[in-house]
Amino acid sequence: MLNIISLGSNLGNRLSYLQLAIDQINILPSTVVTKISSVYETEPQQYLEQPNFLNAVIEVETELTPQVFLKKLKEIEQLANRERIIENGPRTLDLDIVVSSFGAINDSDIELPHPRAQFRGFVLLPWLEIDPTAELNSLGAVSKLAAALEDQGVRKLSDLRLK
Ligand code: PH2
Ligand code: MG
Ligand code: MG
Repeated sequence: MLNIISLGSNLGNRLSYLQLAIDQINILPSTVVTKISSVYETEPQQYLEQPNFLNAVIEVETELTPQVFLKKLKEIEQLANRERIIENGPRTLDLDIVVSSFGAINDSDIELPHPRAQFRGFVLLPWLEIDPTAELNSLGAVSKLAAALEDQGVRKLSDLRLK
């Protein structure tokens, strides 16, 4: 299954946490990172009194089910010493499944597509970079959704790279 994952960090060595996530995902069983966007510096959304984020989007091919894959992503967040103190607040590492080729899911523990992805420039712009023809399920073309957003302070950092 193909998955689009949003990576975010706004505490500590932000770039190292994003790279740690990619390295850890690549060593999961039957899983490989197939595309990596540029790194973006982004102004905080929702909870505004916190530092800027680094965000990126990756494409991951995996044979894990979305439920098992999400559990593994949560374990990687723990490896990055993630603490959950404030909802939508500062974090060393946040890994969200944006969409999966598995399709839509509406469980108590997992909702796909990610319910807020369509409003988030820090998800849509890096995603568009790795897949200009991406579709957000029934919501349509990511390019159209991104064009409809106001300026959210999402800047591509050309001097930083993930691998
Ligand atoms: N994540 C949030 C809340 N706000 N803002 C930015 N810019 N980037 C994020 O990754 C982010 C956020 C909750 O997960
Ligand atoms: Mg999130
Ligand atoms: Mg999350």
